[in-house]
Order: sequence, then structure tokens, then C-alpha cells
Amino acid sequence: MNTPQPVAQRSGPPGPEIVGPRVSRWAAASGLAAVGAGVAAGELAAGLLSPSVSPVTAVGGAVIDAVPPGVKEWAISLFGTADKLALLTGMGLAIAVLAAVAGVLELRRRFAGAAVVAVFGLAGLAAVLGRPEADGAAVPAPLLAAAVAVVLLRWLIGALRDWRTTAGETRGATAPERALEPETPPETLPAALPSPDTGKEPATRRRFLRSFSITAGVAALGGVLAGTLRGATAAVTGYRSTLALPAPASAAPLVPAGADQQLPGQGPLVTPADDFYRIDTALRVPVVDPRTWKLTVTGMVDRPVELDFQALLAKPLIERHITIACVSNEVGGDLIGNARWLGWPVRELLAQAGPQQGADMVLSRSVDGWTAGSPLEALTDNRDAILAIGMNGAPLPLEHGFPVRLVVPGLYGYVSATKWLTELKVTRFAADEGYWTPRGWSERGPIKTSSRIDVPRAGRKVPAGTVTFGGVAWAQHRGIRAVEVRVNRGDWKAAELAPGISADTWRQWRLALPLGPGSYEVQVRATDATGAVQVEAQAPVAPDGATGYHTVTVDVTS
Ligand SMILES: Nc1nc2c(c(=O)[nH]1)N[C@H]1C(S)=C(S)[C@@H](COP(=O)(O)O)O[C@H]1N2
Ligand SMILES: [Mo]
Repeated sequence: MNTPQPVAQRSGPPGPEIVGPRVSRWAAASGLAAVGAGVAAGELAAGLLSPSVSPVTAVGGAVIDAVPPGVKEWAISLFGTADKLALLTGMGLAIAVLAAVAGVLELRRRFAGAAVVAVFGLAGLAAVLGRPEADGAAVPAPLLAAAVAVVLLRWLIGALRDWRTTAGETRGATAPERALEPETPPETLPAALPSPDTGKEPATRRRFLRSFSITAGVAALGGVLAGTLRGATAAVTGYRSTLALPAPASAAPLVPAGADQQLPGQGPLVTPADDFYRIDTALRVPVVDPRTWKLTVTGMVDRPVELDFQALLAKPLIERHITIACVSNEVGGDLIGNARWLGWPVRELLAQAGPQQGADMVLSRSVDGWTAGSPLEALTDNRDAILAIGMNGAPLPLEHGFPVRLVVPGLYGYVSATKWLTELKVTRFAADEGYWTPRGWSERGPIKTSSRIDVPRAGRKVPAGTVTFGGVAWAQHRGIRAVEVRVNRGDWKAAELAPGISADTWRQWRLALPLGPGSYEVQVRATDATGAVQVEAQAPVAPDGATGYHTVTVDVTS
């Protein structure tokens, strides 16, 4: 194929687009570089935004889920414990072939290769969304990967085309292929063929080669960065998956029968970690290695304390159901969840340190610098404020603060629930403030007595007859005494309260009402165990939590 061909005649622009082996090879290489840079960008974005769901691992997971059990067993018997590596290698080869084909297609026909890349990008997005751990943070990575690959592919192939065209203009239809050879035979050098276009070809050639080097460099650098990030994450997720949580010295009180009334359409009493709301300022989920993690107690204490993860595991742990809520939760909103937390009471640690006279606040700090200011009293009184390592029987998910977070009954998350915890500074409200306080949120954030209607869903049509309303009510650490419902602003009717787990958790309620056809406005309100009734006046979430009655419209049909 290196046989020199006579430069006999010119085809003249815009001659037939003959795709010779050389130019095809450069097109395939362009596809590899562009897709490589795209995949690297996507993996990097995933490493920062959602470490547990990267596009490549998601596609791998989808492949594993899709293959029949027989094939799976065969693969395991063939590759043994290297089956994951074999899968990744196979995927790498498949992506490489696809990338090369996309490059060649794009050269033959504008947008053809880009379309192939885009389709596979969407397939990657589908795989990501199909993962149980996926949330909104997992969406940008596959889209970014596809966008980067498409843009770079179009750019490179455009430059390759320019080079081919100028080479063709200069030296005839067969020249481009030879022109693409690094070592062009002397007799075909442009200098041997004086023409007005002589200067053109080296310029387009240089431009393509420069674009190609930049793309390949981006792919390589991005690949190395993504790989490093991924390695660090894998080390921590690996540790997490093999971590056996100790049994609690004090187990969670049994959930009373009927506490989860299981009304159709209502969420469960204990929120699965995958469905638990997530709120934080972390653009990149901190990946904290428990083997190097430590917690320090500093500030106004008699004895500064340092605690590592092994020491924490060895403490007498308690396990408790605690409902946590976000101050940004609107009336009727879902920024609230109830989990079974395992950990060591914060008061035990603070007792070791010995808070000094005059201290009234604990500023808890995350590894990423975020802080919460909690009243010292809430962390030292007899409530179960916990240095949590477990959530619903498993180690904390990375997104929920692995390896250690704070959970404090009765306080909104922004003043208490520090994830990726690393420091407790005993201080004074007059001397320090948590992250959100200078940003328009109150220095103190006790949770307000609240209630929500979950079923029937707002705006739903239901058949006439007995309509069962149901929902949750919460007033953490005070407890719920009563829930009432009213229709069209009529008299309040007492709802039936399901048994509660503790004063620190939400409580489910229900009320069956006979309703004929029509449209109804239904409202709910709770009374806490101190006798205080939920506030009716509407207030926005800032600065210290929303108030008002959750109000839904229900259409009853005949
Ligand atoms: N490190 C860190 N911890 C944090 C936050 C944060 O931004 N950074 N947000 C807090 C807020 S406002 C809430 S409501 C809870 C939410 O906890 P979750 O994401 O586990 O539901 O975490 C708290 N802990
Ligand atoms: Mo929050």
C-alpha cells in the first residue's frame, strides 16, 4: 500500500472524496482522541459530582445486569476475580472501536460520527439513571462526556478535511494519502511541484496535527486525573463496603406494630438511604478515608481530645431512629427523612474534653470547611445527639457524610447535622458563627412543629365515598400529641395517630372522611407534646424555617 503512484492528473476541487487508508487512519485516531477526551471529562465530572455513579461504571453495571446468568457464570469461571477487570477491558476495547468508527464516519459524512457519539452518550445517561444510587448529580457527567467528544470530533475531522482538500488541490487526488505520511518521498514534496497553493498544505497539515496533539493531550491528562480521583474513591468505597459495623451497646427501641401504617402512596416510616434527601454545599462529595480520619475537640475545653475511627468503633455505640429535616423545607415539602442512626453519643466525647465555663456553642466542621453552630446544651443534655457512623444498618453513604457525621434530634440540619465531620470547636455564639448564619439564616434553628398530607396526592381525583387522608407530623425531641384535619375551613377533626417510635421521629397519621363529589380544600395541623399548636401564619423558609398549614385540593368524582 506504500506503492508510490504517478501524479498524472488533477481531479481539481472539489474532487471525489476518496478515503484512502492514511486519511482513514488519521480519522480513526481523531475519533479515539476525541472520545477519549470526552470519557475522561465525564469520569472527572462524575468523580467530583457523584463518586458512586460514573458513566463507565454505570454502563458496566448495566451490562452486568443485562447479561443472562449463564453468561455471567461463564465469565466468572473464565476470569475469576478479574471478572470486573475483564469487563472494563472489554468495555474499553468496545469504546475504542466505536470511537475509531465514529471518526471515519464523520470524515465520510458531516455529523454522521457525531451522531453515533451522541447516541452512545444518551445510552450512557440511561445507564447512569438506571443505577439505584443515581440522583440528579449523576446527570451532568454522561452529557458532558458526549458534548466534549462531539465538539472535539467535529473540530478534528474538520481540520483533517481541510488538510486533505489543500493537499488534493496541490497535488491531485491521490496525493493526500501520501501527504499524510510523515516521510513523504522527496520527489512528491511540494517544493518539487511549484504551484500557487504550495504554502497551503503545510499550514492545514500543521493545524490538524496541532489540534490532534491538543486533543490527545487533553485525553491523556484527563485520563490520568480521572484515574487518580477514581483510585482514591475506590480505596474509600472499597473500605466502606467491607466495613462491618459493630453491634450497638444500646439497640434502637423496637418500632411498634402499626407505626408504619403503609397507606398506599405514602412513603415508608423509615426512609431508605437511597431515597433520603441530600442537602450540602459540596460540589465534589468529599471522599474521606477512615484510616486517616480523625476528629478533634478544640476550643474552650479543659482537655483537647483526638479520636480516630478505630477508637470510635470501639466505643459503646447506640442506635436510634431520628428524623432530620432541612430548614429549607417548604410547607408540604420533602426535605425531611427518618433513619436509624448508629453512633456514639456526642455528650460522652464532650465530657472527656470538659467544656469550660461560658461556652454555649459547638462549631462542628466538615473536612470541606463547612460549619454548623449548635447550642452546647443540645449536645450535652440527655438527648441522643450522635456521632453517627451507620445509617439504616449500613455505613453512612458517601453522600450522607461517610465516615462520620453529626445527628442531633430537634435541630434543623444547617445548625447540627455536619457531614464528613472532622472538628468540634467548643466556643460561644458571641465569638463564632456557622456557615449559613452570615448568609441570612438564623443563628439558632430548632425544628418547628409541622405536618404534611401525603395521600391523596394534591390535585388527585378520587372516587366519592370514604376518602382516607394520611401523612406525617413532626416536632423532634418534643414529640407529637395530636394531628387534626379540616375540610373547606370547617371544624378541625382529630386524625388517628399511628404509634410513634420516639419523640425524635416523625409520626404517621390518618383520617377517613365521607366525601361526595366536588372539590375540597383540605388542611392539616399538629400539636406537639408541650401542647403548642403548629403556627398557622405563613412564613418563608428563611431565616429559620417555614410555617403555615399544608393545604391540598382534592377533587372527588362521582
Ligand atoms: N459538610 C456539610 N454538612 C452538612 C451540610 C453541608 O452543606 N455540608 N448541609 C447540612 C444541611 S443544610 C442539612 S439539611 C443536612 C442534610 O443531610 P443529608 O444530606 O444527609 O440529608 O446536612 C447538613 N450537613
Ligand atoms: Mo438544610
